[in-house]
Amino acid sequence: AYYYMEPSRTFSEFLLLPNLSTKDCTPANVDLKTPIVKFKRGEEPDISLNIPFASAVMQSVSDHNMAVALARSGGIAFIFGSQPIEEQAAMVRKAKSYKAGFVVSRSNLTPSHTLKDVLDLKEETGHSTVAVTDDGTPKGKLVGIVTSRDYRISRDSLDKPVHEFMTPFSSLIYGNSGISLPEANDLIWEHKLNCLPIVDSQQNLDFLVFRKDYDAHKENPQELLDINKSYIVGAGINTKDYEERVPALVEAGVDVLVIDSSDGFSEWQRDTLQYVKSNFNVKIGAGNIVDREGFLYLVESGADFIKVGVGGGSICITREQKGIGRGQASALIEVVEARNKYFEETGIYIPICSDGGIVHDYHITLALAMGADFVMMGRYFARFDESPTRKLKVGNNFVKEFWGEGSNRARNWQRYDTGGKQGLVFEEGVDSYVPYAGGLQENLDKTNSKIKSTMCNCGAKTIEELQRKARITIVSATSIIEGGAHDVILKESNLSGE
Ligand code: MZP
Repeated sequence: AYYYMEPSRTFSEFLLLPNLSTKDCTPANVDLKTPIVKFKRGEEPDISLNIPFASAVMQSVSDHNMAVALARSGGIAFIFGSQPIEEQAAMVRKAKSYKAGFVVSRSNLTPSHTLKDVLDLKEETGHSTVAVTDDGTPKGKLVGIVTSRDYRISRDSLDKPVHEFMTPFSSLIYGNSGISLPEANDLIWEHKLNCLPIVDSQQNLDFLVFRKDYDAHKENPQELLDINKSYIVGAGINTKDYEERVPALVEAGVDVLVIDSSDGFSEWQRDTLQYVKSNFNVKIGAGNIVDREGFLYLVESGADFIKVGVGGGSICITREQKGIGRGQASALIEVVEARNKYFEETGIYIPICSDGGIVHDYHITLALAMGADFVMMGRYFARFDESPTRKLKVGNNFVKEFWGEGSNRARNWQRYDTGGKQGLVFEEGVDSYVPYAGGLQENLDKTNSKIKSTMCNCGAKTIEELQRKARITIVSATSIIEGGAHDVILKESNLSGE
């Protein structure tokens, strides 16, 4: 046997050292844009994300709702593959039918309509956001919008009037303001509005353009009127039924695939990559691997990005069951080194996704600093309203259900298949609860603020700069204790929540 004499390490064993923070290095100037598919030196990647987050390929995490919510925030969800092909393709189709950044508001909805009316309309039109006017006509005054994250669906809330779920637009420019788009842009900045309405030639309110999207088209605001962008949607596949699954997903409009496996260093993955690359023009990531050899094997087989991590997932018991895996930080450090060398030698940059084992928000920053281009998370996203599982009350706390793909509940045997009997012989994952944490956007905002703030401490305004400049130290067990509140008597208010 070959021995690695260095222990394999986890994120909690590292800290970042501050660098000089320059005055222009403020959170507002930090850009979290990141590539997710390979590209040549000097060129732009075909797909990049505005925030470095992907949600896990899991039944309890990534369905079409998560795909839309996360894509709207700038990340990507990989819709779970442990379901019949047609059902997965239908989820992709649904997520792709949502349009980014605007709504069609000929809804005839007034604040007294019920939430069910809104849901029916959203289903019918495929739009993620519905506008409400004061008299139910498109020419009426716009009084609010209802978006997926404004309401919490329960059986009881369906009959409630929609005004209880609306975001009011008291300060919005109403209806046909008769102003040009550039003038409207000035107004929304001046009055700190979130969006502006656009009216068509019949004076009907047509679109709401959110400021984020408007910014992207500042130079040529007229572009906003023919624009019709759908969200970037990912999906997981396996190495068994890819000849049937991939065509269905591509037909449904998927942007990027990932081969989902607990051990991706296999000839099964090579065959899958080669099949997809020779038959389709769709991006595909592969993994999971934990070392240089696994990285090179999958890259040479055609992967567009590589996923790193074996056994570190919060619900994963692979290491206990089979004694296989590697501390997530050590795995990432070695694979990043191989990636950087590959880039130097070939001029081809392969993005790396660090998958599993993120417990604290600072682990994300560490993963990025160590060279990951984005992280994949299960537990993190499972806690939110947008994940597909039930919210329950256990004791005095609200929780959401969260189960591993290798648990008896998911029975995703393809993910753990090593070519033997087709079926799950023993479990590699658990069925669990995670604390309920509210809506995705509010939590992502907080996490992003922490990442940006740390990046400023490190003097980095982009992820690439962070990777170049980061100085990382191993921490001793005693200095970990020093890092928390210590030697004080905590007041009760400190004991709840993070
Ligand atoms: P985490 O973010 O919850 O720590 O980890 C999520 C990752 O755990 C997934 O992206 C996947 O790679 C892995 N996973 C999913 N199911 C299992 C299992 O049942 C698992 N063992 O390890």
